[in-house]
Amino acid sequence: MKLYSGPLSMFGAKTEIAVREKGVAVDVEHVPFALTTLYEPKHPDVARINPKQQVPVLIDGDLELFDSTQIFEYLEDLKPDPPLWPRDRRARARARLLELKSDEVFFPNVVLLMPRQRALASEAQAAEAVGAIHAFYEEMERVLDGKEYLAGAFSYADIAFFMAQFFAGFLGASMPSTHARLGAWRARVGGRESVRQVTGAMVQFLKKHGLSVAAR
Ligand SMILES: N[C@@H](CCC(=O)N[C@@H](CS)C(=O)NCC(=O)O)C(=O)O
Repeated sequence: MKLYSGPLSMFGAKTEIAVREKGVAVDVEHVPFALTTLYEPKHPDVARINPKQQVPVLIDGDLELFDSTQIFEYLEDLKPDPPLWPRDRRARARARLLELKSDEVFFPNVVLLMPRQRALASEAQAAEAVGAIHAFYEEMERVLDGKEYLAGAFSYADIAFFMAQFFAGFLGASMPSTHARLGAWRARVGGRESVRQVTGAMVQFLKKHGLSVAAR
């Protein structure tokens, strides 16, 4: 299998962590990416396979997939053990919703803090994004009441939110230390070998470009 990701891709990192957790043999290739030109020019395979021209893209023989959540679903079907969605139907539905909320409710606010988007946004829009990020942290602190991971056992929901909050952290909107459950969760998830490898490589990439980030 081949996985196209990027050196600073939040969605790509989700899938890189998932393949490591699943123990699936995958050749990971980072497409060209620079802080100035971002993903231009697009990698030809990514441009051909994904009409949105985005990473991650997974190729397994004649199966060509894109979108990190679609890739999660395929990995789960391909290798059910260890499970990364809860087995219970209702718990699984809740976990899927948490993963979606991380990508589509929380992360868009983080994207607004990225240099290009921030330069185009007003102070009010940036403040609104930071407010929404903190409201989400509070919600996840409540979700973690009585749990070690967001959906009970470690799941794709944890992978998604760990990566999203990692980006929020180095863009200046990290979770406050007053959220004790979230802090413990972050240490628990961040300590996993899969997560250490993927975020470690990102930290190195940022350092190489003169940007510092505390490894979280
Ligand atoms: N919903 C997609 C989002 C993918 C996405 O936004 N990928 C970014 C990198 S993190 C990308 O390739 N951006 C390049 C572009 O949009 O031109 C997923 O879950 O995979």
